Amino acid sequence: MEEKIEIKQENGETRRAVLCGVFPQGSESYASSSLDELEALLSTAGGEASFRVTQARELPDKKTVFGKGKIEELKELCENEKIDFVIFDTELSPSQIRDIEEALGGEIDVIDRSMLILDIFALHAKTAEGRLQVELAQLKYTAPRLRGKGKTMSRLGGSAAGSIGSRGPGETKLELDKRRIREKTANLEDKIAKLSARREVTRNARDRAGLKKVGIVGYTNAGKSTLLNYLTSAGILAEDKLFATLDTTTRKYTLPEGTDILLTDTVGFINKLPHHLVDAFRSTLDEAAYSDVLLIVSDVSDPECEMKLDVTIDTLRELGAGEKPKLFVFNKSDKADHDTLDALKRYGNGDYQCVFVSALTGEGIDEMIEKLGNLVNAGKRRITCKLSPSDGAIMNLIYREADSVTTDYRAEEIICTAVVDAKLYGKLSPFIIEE
Ligand SMILES: Nc1nc2c(ncn2[C@@H]2O[C@H](COP(=O)(O)OP(=O)(O)OP(=O)(O)O)[C@@H](O)[C@H]2O)c(=O)[nH]1
Ligand SMILES: [Mg+2]
Repeated sequence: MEEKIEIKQENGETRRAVLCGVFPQGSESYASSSLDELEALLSTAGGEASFRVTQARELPDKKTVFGKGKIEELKELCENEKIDFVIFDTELSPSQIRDIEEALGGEIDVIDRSMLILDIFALHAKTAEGRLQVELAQLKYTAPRLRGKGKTMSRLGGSAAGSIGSRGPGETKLELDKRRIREKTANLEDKIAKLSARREVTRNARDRAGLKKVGIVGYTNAGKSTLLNYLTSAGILAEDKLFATLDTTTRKYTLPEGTDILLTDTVGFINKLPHHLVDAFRSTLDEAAYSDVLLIVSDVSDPECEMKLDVTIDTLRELGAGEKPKLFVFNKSDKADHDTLDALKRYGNGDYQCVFVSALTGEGIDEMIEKLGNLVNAGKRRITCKLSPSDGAIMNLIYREADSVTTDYRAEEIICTAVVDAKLYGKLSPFIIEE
């Protein structure tokens, strides 16, 4: 019964996979880039794809996704080429998985893009919260797709990183019955809620500190972590893999004119991000929604840059962060061609600004910081107040919430200049003598 679905076998040999996709007629280039991404996901998970099978049709077949002829073709390929498993780019229902497995003769394992992404998340999640979130998503998504199959699904088992079983819900847990899955789910949700409440407390403490929060967001592999590392030496793992970062990291950064801000590196977005993952990772993804300003990072050396930027903008909208002040940061400009750079300039023509940078060489970063400073300080103004020595509480308020404070203690009064936002401006208006 113990059958492991591994990408790497114990002898180090890679199991052979076929990437499968169904796309509407006329969307060949989208199809091939979507499968390229699926291949990159597989390689991040430690696997290699041997073949691709695609079919042009308006809608996937209800039962087997591919039509009859195509599924036969896939079966033949799997037999001739000793294929171990197939990965569908589309999300598969539990019954589709069963039907495809059956159509392929029962020996080939069938997974989908979401399951692969979940595997990667399981491998990369480091914090307690991240791991619980993955476990929850796996229980909700993978468990119903595996129950009753009588086999385990530690697809990454045996690879250097260890098996999903030991980090995710585990084989036995995946075999739990419905009731126990429900209990386990509730338990995980409870634990996650507690951790996210703690995150809320940290967030509130930061709010009280009055620092502006800048979220570094964007498609996976755009260079978000590299950018934060460049600015703050945060030492976050940045690599040419999808979903290298699953935990948020926040660092303080001082803008040239003296304002302190908080920069947060976040989980990358991807096309067709599984919904259970969005739900489970809500509190992490919500980091964007809690930001005051967004740095939207894109990889301009990627031919699919604009499509990925669209996905990013849509995802931000879904998270309720669509209307935030934002700066488009076009990264990796060191390896992009001039035509692409020119085409992207139009993003700076509308309500928002854009800047071309390289987080690797530092090119353009000064300009980015200047533009970011303008966004962070938008609506702020420099004022001069006259206070009496008994206005200690007001003085404290200014020190706590204003920037660039100077004070001049005279015999009967204190003259104080500061840069304030609209809220503080309102509170201080009785004392303002000059602006
Ligand atoms: N040439 C070039 N490479 C870059 C630049 N910025 C980042 N990279 C590379 O791009 C890859 C991905 O960078 P990361 O910083 O890990 O990207 P990320 O957006 O944090 O990715 P995830 O955390 O996986 O979502 C790494 O190999 C970086 O070295 C750049 O400006 N130029
Ligand atoms: Mg990262």
